[in-house]
Parts: sequence; structure tokens; C-alpha cells
Amino acid sequence: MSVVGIDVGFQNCYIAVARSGGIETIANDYSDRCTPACVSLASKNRLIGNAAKSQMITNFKNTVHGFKKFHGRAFDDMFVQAEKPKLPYSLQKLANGNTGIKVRYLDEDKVFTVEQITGMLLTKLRETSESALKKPVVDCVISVPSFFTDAERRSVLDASQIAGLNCLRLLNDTTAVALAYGIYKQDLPNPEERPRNVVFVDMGHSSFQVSVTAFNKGKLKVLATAFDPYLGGRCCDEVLVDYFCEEFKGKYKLNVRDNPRALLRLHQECEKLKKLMSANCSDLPLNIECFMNDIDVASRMNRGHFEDMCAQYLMRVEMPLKAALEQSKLSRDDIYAVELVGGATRIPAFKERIGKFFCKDISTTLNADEAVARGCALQCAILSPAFKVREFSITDVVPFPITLRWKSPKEDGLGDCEVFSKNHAAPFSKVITFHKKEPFDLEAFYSSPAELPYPDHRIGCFSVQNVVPQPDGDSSKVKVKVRVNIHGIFSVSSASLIEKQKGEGEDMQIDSEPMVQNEGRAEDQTKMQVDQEGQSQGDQQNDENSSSSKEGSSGEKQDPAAGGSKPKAKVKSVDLPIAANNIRQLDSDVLNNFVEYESQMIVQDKMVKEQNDAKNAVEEYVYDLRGKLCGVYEKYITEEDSNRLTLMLEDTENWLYEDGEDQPKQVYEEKLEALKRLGEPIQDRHREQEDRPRAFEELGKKL
Ligand code: ATP
Ligand code: K
Ligand code: MG
Repeated sequence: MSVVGIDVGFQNCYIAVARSGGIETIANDYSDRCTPACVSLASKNRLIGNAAKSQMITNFKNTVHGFKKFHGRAFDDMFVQAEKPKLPYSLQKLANGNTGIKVRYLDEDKVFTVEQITGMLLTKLRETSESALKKPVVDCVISVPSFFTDAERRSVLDASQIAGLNCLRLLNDTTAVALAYGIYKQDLPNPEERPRNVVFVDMGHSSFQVSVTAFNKGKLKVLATAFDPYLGGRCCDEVLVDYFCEEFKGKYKLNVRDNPRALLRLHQECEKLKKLMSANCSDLPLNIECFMNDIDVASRMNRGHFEDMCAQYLMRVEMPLKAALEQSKLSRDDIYAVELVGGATRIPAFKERIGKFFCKDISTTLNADEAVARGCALQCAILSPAFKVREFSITDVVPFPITLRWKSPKEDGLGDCEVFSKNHAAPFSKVITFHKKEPFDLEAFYSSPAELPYPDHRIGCFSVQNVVPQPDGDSSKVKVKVRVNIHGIFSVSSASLIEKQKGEGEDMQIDSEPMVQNEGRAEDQTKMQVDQEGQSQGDQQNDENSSSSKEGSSGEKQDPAAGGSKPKAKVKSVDLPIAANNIRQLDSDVLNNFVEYESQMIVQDKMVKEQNDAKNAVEEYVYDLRGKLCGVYEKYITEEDSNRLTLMLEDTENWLYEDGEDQPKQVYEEKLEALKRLGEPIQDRHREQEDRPRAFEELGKKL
């Protein structure tokens, strides 16, 4: 079983793995710990990560980046429509309304879904972790922004399946950071003491996330999260790009926005400039040679000016900080530390604003780039039975309140009830009791569309089937379990019909539900009764203290509503099927096709790589032998033979650029063999000669 944590960023991805020494962030085949979230499609293969990023300008139409926020979004989505004109590649509406990414691949027009593109990226990240661990990787934990809704989360899970990964948990970015922060701390307050409250702030390329988390020995509990889903480093890049576009229009008469290649270059240069300004207050140059129409462009920028231009973004820092603090019901004095991660928190003006809000020096004790991946790896280690790690319980929150509305076709029972409030503990299960005579529908949706960073507040519709009245014509008691699962996804997970036993009164007793086992951890549950008219008379209890009993798997919580110490009546329950509709997730046959297609593309990439390797081996041999023929091998070959061989090497070199440009692997291998048959005898004679004096020396020593 593999223990791998993957931070899939909008711009940068990181992988951490558990090895004997502990959790390690690993480097990819470019010796880089950061793998760019970039996929480049080409006529023979795909390039992913660093190789793709270096193609971005030359192959801009087919190099996909900045796609993380297309997960779970329709093509007509406002955000997608706003992004579209800024992208060097094309988007297209898919048959189901989702966002498709249109590229040339294998000399054909292809439209990929965002799940497929992220799937490609995850394939690369999986391969990187496999080469570090030297074994197949399947199990992993993947990070998502805490504000991702069900549709976005389901879409990321689909992507992980396409890449052949088994995602044990989608972990919120700031919760991953909290885990990386807390698990090694030896001095956390005891469970009965006041917790240590820490604010985590993650500003990445595309978003800004804040959480307030309470720590005690062996556990963390997220109290609140808040976010600005569109505030990040790229806002600042865009400010600079806008500025220089405008300047170059006047100064050089250049319309940069009409030239995708120039625009991409300007973006890259502006990002570099932005980073330089984090360490430097003085005037800095921006120079790009041969920028457009053979014109070299030059300009300058300094931090003061940059900050002025970013004022609208700097202003947006405070709101999420305030919201998180308010929701946590803590005051500034209750905050032990404010920890910053994410690349954009290196921008001094952002840092300053955050510190000022909390009236506190901010801490940067965590690795700003790697903390999310490390936290994910730690969570994976905790979930893995094969890995010993300190017990640590993690309680996250529901970011947006969720409401359930029920209706049945004939009965006039219609009603709704908020089943998960904002910042409710998660993962979490609840049991709701209905009195029904026929099948009914449960519609789930986010209660407050206005605060949702997503255009559709519907989650899905769950039909509870096979409900029948009791033999005496009365309504049946139907118990429905709803949950926010380990990935932060809502579902109606099971339903059962409780059959009335002989002699039982109207005031039927509800048997306690068995504890829900999830990934080896018990989930907590709350009972809620909902009567036939749909009035909620629920006693929601245990919400607060439930998190403390996480480790216990057998200890059922006493539920006063269930009758306490009264002897339990015998109750027979029948499981009811649930049909889920309108869930935004790929159909299983579509998903299977994508899985199959991904593996074909992997085979294709491997073939191209082997072909390239074989070709490079021929080229290398040609250069090496030619060099040696007029060097160290000179004495071991006649001039005539040497000339003939040199000519042959030259022919081979020409061939490599012409007919031999694109040949199957074997052709190169045979070519190499043929050359070696001529080269190796010379090499042998040379080696023999080299070894002789050494042999004499050895002999001399012995004598
Ligand atoms: P997200 O979390 O939004 O999905 P991400 O995880 O890919 O995005 P990070 O890697 O945390 O984002 O941060 C990348 C951002 O940080 C980029 O905008 C980058 O330019 C910026 N950044 C990195 N270093 C610096 C620096 N020294 N000064 C200013 N900005 C920086
Ligand atoms: K990242
Ligand atoms: Mg990030």
C-alpha cells in the first residue's frame, strides 16, 4: 500500500511520500519538487509537467494550463466564460453542457474533459511517486480547496480514477496544512485543556483560503473556514500584464493581446518581475527581446507602484480573515499563531495586511510550497493500515450549509430542513426518520446560493424506493442516513423501513443505529425525527462533543430520543434502495472509457519515449566514436579504416536528420548494433593497451 500525498495546485503540484525516514517531498524527473499543472498535447505524444511548461509558448494552442477551476463547471458558467478569452487554447461546450478542452493530438482534433486533463496530470504525478518509491502507487490523498462544492469534488475524484489512483480522501488545503503543523507538535494542550487556536492562511496562484483550527494533543478540529476563491498571485500578474500591454501600445504601437505567444511571454516575465519585487523595493527592469514584430521591449516597475495598482486586490484580503475569525467565535487574543503558506503570501503587501488584521507577527514555520502535500501524505499514512503513524484525529467542517427537501407524488408531505449547518463537523452522518406510505424524493441543495462560489446550488436528488404502508394501513417508519463523507461530499447513503411488530404502540421506539465505520474510523451520528407532515421536530444532538469519540468504534452514543434505559422492542428493518439522480459525476461507462483511453495514451507515450531514447543512443554513439577516432583511438586503427568509419558516422548522422528522423525503435537499435560491431574492436584494442601498464605495475608491486 502506497502512502502518497498530492497537492494539485492551480499552477504548481507537489508530492510527498512516506518512506522509512518519514514524510518526504519528492522531486520529479527534472529534479524539481514542483511539477507545473500543465499538459501539452502533440502529434506523437503528450508532455506533462515541466516538459509541457517549456512547450507553452511554442505549442500554445495545445498546452493546457489553468484548468483546475473548470472541474464540475458547465461551459456556460460565468467563470468559464470569463476565462475563455484569456486562454491560448480553446474551450468547447460538451454534449452534456460541461467544459471541453479542444486541442490537436496525434494530428487530430480532440476534445478532452477537464477530468481527463487532470487525469493526465495525475498520471504524471503517480509516475513520479512510483519512481521515488520504486513500487506501484494506487492509494493517495489529494488536496482540494476548502470551498470546492460537491460537483467539483466529484469531478476531481473522477480524474483520480482516470489516472488509476485510489483517492482515500480529498483533503482541504488548509486542513492538510493544519495536520502538517500539528502532528509533530509535542506541546499541544491536553484534551481537557483549552485548545491552541491557529489561523492558517493559504494564498496560492488562484485562490485565498483561511481556516481557524483548534489543536489539542492527538487531535485537530477546524472551527471555521473562509475564502476568496478568486484572489491569488495571478491577480497580481494580470495587473502587471494589463499595465505593460497598455504601455507597449503607446510606446511601441504593439497590440499584445492580439498575439497569444507574446501575451504568454509577457505573463511569464511579469510573474518573474512580481517575485523579484517581493525581495526588492527599488526600480526593476523588464526587458523582453524580440517580443513582437522583431521589437525588443523594455520598461521598469517598482514595488510601490505595483502595490498601488494592486490596491483592489489588497483590499480583499481582510474579508475572509474577518469572516473566519467571526465564525470561529474567537477573539484575536485567542489566536496563538497565524501561519502562512502558499506562494502568494510571499508578496510583502499581502503579508503585511494579514499581520495587521490579527495585530500579530505572522509565522512562516511551515514550508510554504510543500505543506499541503506533506499534510496529504500524513493523512494518507493515518488512513493506511500498513503504516504506523501517531494517532491524530481530524475534524473538518462543512463549508456551505446543506438543506434537504422532501416530496412524494401522492402524499402531500412536503417540507425541508437544513441537515448540515455551516461549519458543521465533517465527515458526519445523521439519521432522519420519516413516516411514509410510498416512495419519496429527497432533494439536496446548498441552502445559501448567494455565498456559494458556484452557480448551481443543487446537489442532487435521492429517491427512496420500495416504501410501502404497514399491513394495518399506517405509515411506515423510514430511517434515512445522510452524510458528508470523508471527501466532503454529501449523499443520502442508506435508507431502511422499520416494520411494526405485533403489540407495538403508536409511540414506536427507534432502535439505535449501528455506528458507521469509515476507513477504520467511526463516524458520528445525530438523530433527527421528521414527522409525516414534514415538520422537523428533530433533536440534533451530539454535534459538538461527537468529535471526541472518533476513536471508539464500538461505543454507541446514548440517545435520549431512543428511549434511554427502556427495554428495546424487537424491530425488523428492511433496507431500501436509493436512486441518485442529477448528481454531477461521470457515468460509469464514460468513466471506464476514459480510464481505457488514458492507459492507451500512457502506452503511446512510453513507445515514443523508448523510440526517442533509442534514437538518442545512436546519436550519442556517433558523436562519441567520432571524437575518439581523432583522439584516443587514433593509434588503434589504420588511417584507411578510420576514414571509412568516419564517413559512415557522417552518413548515420545525416540519416538521423532525414530518413531516420522517425523510425521504429528497432531500426535505431539495429543501427547502433551495426556501428558497435565496428567500434568495439577498436575500443577493445585500446582498453587492452591501457590495462597492460597497469598489469605490469601490479606485477611490480608483488615482486
Ligand atoms: P492554488 O492554491 O490557487 O491552487 P497553487 O497551489 O498552484 O495555486 P502556489 O504554488 O501556492 O499556488 O503559489 C503560486 C503563486 O505564488 C504564483 O502566483 C506565484 O507567482 C506566487 N509566488 C511564488 N513565489 C513568490 C514570491 N517570492 N513573490 C511573489 N509571488 C510569489
Ligand atoms: K501548490
Ligand atoms: Mg495551493
